Amino acid sequence: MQHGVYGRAELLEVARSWHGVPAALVVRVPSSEFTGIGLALDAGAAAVVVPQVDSAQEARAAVEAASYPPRGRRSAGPLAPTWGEPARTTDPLCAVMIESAEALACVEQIAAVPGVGLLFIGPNDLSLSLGTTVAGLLDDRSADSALDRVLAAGRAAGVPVGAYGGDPATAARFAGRGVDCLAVTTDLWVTAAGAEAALR
Ligand code: 3PY
Ligand code: MG
Repeated sequence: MQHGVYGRAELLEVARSWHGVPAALVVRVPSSEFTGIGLALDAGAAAVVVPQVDSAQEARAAVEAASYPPRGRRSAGPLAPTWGEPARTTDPLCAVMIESAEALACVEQIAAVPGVGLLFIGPNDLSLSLGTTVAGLLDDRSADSALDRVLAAGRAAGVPVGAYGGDPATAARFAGRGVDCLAVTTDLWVTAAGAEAALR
């Protein structure tokens, strides 16, 4: 919902069609804004991925939006039970995206925020912010490698680290660096790969 064509109506459409599917619905919300996070969770998301979280304070705000009291301020109004999904009784996973030099500079504090369930690297924005490329991030094995810093922060806080791969080869390279959870591909990549195979 940050970059794609999905608005509220499309989210609800997808969420409804998720009924009975043996996979978790994960929503990249448009921003760390409170209402958007609640909306995705009301629709039955098991996890929200919150983009551009640049400070521990923003991470706390995201967790607060994703959690019912006492941890947070999420408002009760689940929609998923109206199409037969059981109401969730546990807090969802709140993933925060690490994708700027600013976030990297305080990633240890972000990782330590109670309720942060995953540090999710956005390599495109992170490399733009650091003045490098995705390949540059992946190739950097120096003592101050950005990737290793996020991985170490996650390990120290007991929080897994994920990354957006976008295509299987890039995802495999992140896996090779020790990333735990990957967005392996996209609908666009899969469609293009299918079209390419069909044309061949
Ligand atoms: C990034 O790489 O910045 C992303 O947000 C991936 O979608
Ligand atoms: Mg991004």
